[in-house]
Amino acid sequence: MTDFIQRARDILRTNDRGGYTVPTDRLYPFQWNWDSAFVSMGFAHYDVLRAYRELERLTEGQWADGMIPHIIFHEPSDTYFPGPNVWRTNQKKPTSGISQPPVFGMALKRVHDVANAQGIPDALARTLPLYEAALRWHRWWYAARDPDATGLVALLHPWESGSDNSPAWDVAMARIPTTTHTEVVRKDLGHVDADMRPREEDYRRFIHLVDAYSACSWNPVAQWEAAPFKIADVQTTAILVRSGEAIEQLASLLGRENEADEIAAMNARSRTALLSQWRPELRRFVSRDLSSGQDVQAPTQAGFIPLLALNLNQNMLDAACSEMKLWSEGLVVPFPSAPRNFPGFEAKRYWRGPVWAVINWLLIDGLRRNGRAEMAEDLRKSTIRVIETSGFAEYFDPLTGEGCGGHEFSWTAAAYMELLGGGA
Ligand code: 2M8
Repeated sequence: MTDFIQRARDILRTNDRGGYTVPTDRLYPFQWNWDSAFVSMGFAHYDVLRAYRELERLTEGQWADGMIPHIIFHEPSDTYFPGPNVWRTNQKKPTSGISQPPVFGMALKRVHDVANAQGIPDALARTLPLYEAALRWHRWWYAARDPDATGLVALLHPWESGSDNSPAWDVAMARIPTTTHTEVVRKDLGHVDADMRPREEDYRRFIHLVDAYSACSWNPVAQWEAAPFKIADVQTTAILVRSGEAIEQLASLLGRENEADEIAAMNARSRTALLSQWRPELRRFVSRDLSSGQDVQAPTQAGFIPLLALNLNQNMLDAACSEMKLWSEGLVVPFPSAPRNFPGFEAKRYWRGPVWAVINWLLIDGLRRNGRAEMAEDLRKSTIRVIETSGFAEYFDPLTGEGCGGHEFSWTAAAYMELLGGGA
């Protein structure tokens, strides 16, 4: 084992809080949804039972309606804002009230396959309740976040995207008042430089939205009606389909043929909807702002995430790959969350330009699916290199390769093991 693999494992051990892994100490002291899904795939490289446990602990927070929330507050901590007293979700297990990208199904299939290959005796039995949780969650996405059955699921809060302060949300966020009922007492600035974090007005709007949905008692129908922010998102939908394909396969393995058909139909509807979001002139996919009916024009990594879920035709694939290469030119490390020639680009500010190892992981998966092994390989190597040079940072400055945000970060450790293992 190399030193770097040892360090990656040490990070996951240090961030273990008893069967679940915090993204990093203090800055994020709870269980985060998509972080844990990536982390479980990291564990699958050396401890498949612990990988199952990560997913099981996440489902402890699942709501009766099927939602798996974006944060599970297993234990109290005062180093993070907003905590459970701001969310006021009234769940037996305290959780936030919104969701996060559904990487869970993709992770579960991986963990199951590894357990199966290792001859773990009760693999199918251990997979079954997690599969059922995943299916209920996918149904929730379509019921609560796509009630008009368009095939694209919508986000009601930027935090639901995982790409919190992405330029993709700028136009929609400008409409959200900065007034809040809840006092905004940020804790993140005690851990990380302010110029790496979302701005003050972003936070005020994030909390304005939390207040608005809390006033709906977190009822999805009431929230959909009242939502001041509603974006049908191509990144979330593509991840949903990628995971949907994984749970469709699990349904077949489990002999749940009717459910396999149901999942296949959801996936097919979303694939068609994603294809309709391709914009040839931009050479990428775009999300749709449901409040204005307009395309989200701002260039972000989300425009290429649909490669995960679609087999693109030659013209589209050539165009998307050329655009990706253009965005990557001259960078110490791709892939940027926004291109450097975009006026809103900021090399160190969170989701406004920096490189995220887990996004690269998804892009590599999508490039491979579409037969672009060479491009995938370049991205894999440069992601490994930046981690080995700059450490297991939360994210990286694409212009310098510097590690930014929190350190000893769980999902970067998981991505390292995954990418080194050659898999994606
Ligand atoms: C960041 O988001 C949280 C809110 O969910 C925050 O800034 O407080 C994002 O990078 C998100 O994608 C990630 O899951 C989370 C924990 O790593 O941090």
